[in-house]
Amino acid sequence: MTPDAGGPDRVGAILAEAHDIVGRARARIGAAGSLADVRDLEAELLGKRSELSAAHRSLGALEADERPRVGQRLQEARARLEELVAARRAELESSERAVRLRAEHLDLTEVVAPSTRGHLHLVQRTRDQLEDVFIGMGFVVAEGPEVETDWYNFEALHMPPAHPARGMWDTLYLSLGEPETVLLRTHTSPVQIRLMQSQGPPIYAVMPGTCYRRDTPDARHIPTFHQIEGLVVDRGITFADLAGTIETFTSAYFGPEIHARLRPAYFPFTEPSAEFEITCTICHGEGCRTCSQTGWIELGGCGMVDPAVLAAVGLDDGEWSGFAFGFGIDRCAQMRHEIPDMRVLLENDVRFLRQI
Ligand code: 2NL
Repeated sequence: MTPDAGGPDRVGAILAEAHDIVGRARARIGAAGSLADVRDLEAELLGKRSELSAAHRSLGALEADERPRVGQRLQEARARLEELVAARRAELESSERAVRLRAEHLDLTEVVAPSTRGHLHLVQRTRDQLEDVFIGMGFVVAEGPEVETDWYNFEALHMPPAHPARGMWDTLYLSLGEPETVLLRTHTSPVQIRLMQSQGPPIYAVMPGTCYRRDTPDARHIPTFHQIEGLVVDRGITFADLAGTIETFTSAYFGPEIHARLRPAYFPFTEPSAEFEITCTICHGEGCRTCSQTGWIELGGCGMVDPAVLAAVGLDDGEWSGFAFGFGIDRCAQMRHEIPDMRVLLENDVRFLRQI
């Protein structure tokens, strides 16, 4: 018998070492922090080069009758290690899964703001509502160019070149043709001239649209603004028809408690002319800061079409008479929605636009 062959000492040593291996491995497996660590440990503890495999190989040195018992104990140690590895792996898998689930969490009960599709600008809505009121009263809607000639914007309206009344409008001229002959319309009146020329009476029409004046913007003036003008030309039209039309429109648009009144004024294209005012929508006529304590707010102007204007478009003022009026669409929106500063209508700040 060789010195290192078998014997109770040799058996005892292998069994003690197996016990030791399991003890040390248990601590290391328990400390494995990731699945990758577990995989590395598994190779180190159970692979071909592991201490356990070395112990197995040393079985050959034992007496034949000792081998099965020691072999079985080594087998048990291996099974134990496999169990520990499997248990740690399961533990880490479930905690790594929990981390992943938390990261990928999708709360299907969350209320997400619905996507918005936008809507018409307040000025466009106001224009549509004003058109509706006039259509309901039997008017048609007419449109025309924003770039006009001096003749349509001024001359046909009884304002020859150098007429002092031209100073009432701060006109923006275009560098086209002769100086100061092509311009951005300062009112929608040219559309009425075009309509009288192209169609002739009877006319019951409103002309809404964008107009331009060289104004410095402030709370009540914007250089790009919107106007709606009305024109009626027929036989036997009187100032009473004008006053009734204005009153009917005012209460239809602003409500039955809001009324209109006319005050004498001057426009080159109407005679007689009047400014029209409506009950202050802020204080309902009581008097407040907005209406300077008068209870009335100026909205626009009106009058009987001047015979010179009828003559400019070739209409016989013995047969035809008419009235016209004009007011700001932006001003209407400002009144109805109590907007303190008109400049917000041009700024396109969505915090303002969304409110409407
Ligand atoms: C105002 C005043 C007004 C008219 C516009 C008109 C048009 C023709 C003939 C006669 Cl073709 N008149 N339009 C008449 C009076 C006043 O507007 O303050 N607008 C904001």
